[in-house]
Amino acid sequence: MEQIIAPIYEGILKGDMKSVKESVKHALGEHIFPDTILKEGFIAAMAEVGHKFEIGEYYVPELLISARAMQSGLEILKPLLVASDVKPAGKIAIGSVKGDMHDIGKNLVGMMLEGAGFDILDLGVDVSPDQFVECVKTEGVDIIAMSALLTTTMPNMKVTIDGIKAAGLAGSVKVIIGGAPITEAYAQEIGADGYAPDAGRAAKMASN
Ligand code: B1M
Repeated sequence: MEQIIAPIYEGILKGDMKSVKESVKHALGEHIFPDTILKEGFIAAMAEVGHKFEIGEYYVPELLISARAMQSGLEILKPLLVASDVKPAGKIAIGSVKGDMHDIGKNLVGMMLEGAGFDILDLGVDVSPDQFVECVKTEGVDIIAMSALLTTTMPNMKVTIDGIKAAGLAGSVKVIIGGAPITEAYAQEIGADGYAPDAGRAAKMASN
């Protein structure tokens, strides 16, 4: 089986969409279970991509093409995963905070979280504190993931956390934050449950 999964893993590391799609179809033809392909192919490869990014071996372009290759394989696998009722690792609502239109980092984090097996609800950019709070109430998310790239929009993370607390939802959802101006100290100051400096570590943190 390892020999059948290996080209999927390698294809994601190389960011080779064509090879990933072909090798996923081949693995399914060989009766490999979709959740095995997900865990041993996609999630393992994206974890390695995140590691390479952390140690400076991969940069943003590599992260993007690997994530895109993973997504292309995921498109083939998704209907089968739903059919085989594989439970996602949890549900995460992600968005760039109110006033913030930057979405490249947020999208990368979303892709890495998806690669780590989470069900992702992408709320987009310019997401108001009320939208996040409403989403906790109606979508049953386990984690709220907020991204901010501007020092002027960072305070909206605190407004959102305060809104979650005011709505009595603090115990039912975790909040993780990140973005270029965000620090661990800031996360602690505003009462976030976690901070990650990059997409790979965001996926690792959410999984722990
Ligand atoms: Co703007 N911009 N921008 N911008 N922009 C910055 C952020 C800036 C630092 C540039 C500068 O002046 N040197 C500066 C902010 C200064 C500050 O606040 N201190 C700035 C500014 C001022 C602005 C405007 C105000 C400019 C203007 O109009 N006068 C304006 C604001 C628009 C708005 O949001 N309201 C603006 C607009 C834009 C563009 C639209 C042109 C474009 C965004 C395109 C898009 O996103 N679709 C843009 C870009 C591209 C940048 C820079 C150049 C690059 C950002 C980026 O995509 N980086 C940026 C300068 C810079 O950062 N060097 C800049 C790559 C990306 C992969 O990294 O987003 O940091 P990043 O994400 C990382 C980590 O931070 C982390 O993981 C990601 C991957 O490892 N991460 C998380 C991110 N979110 C996370 C969430 C997590 C965990 C980790 O948990 C949930």
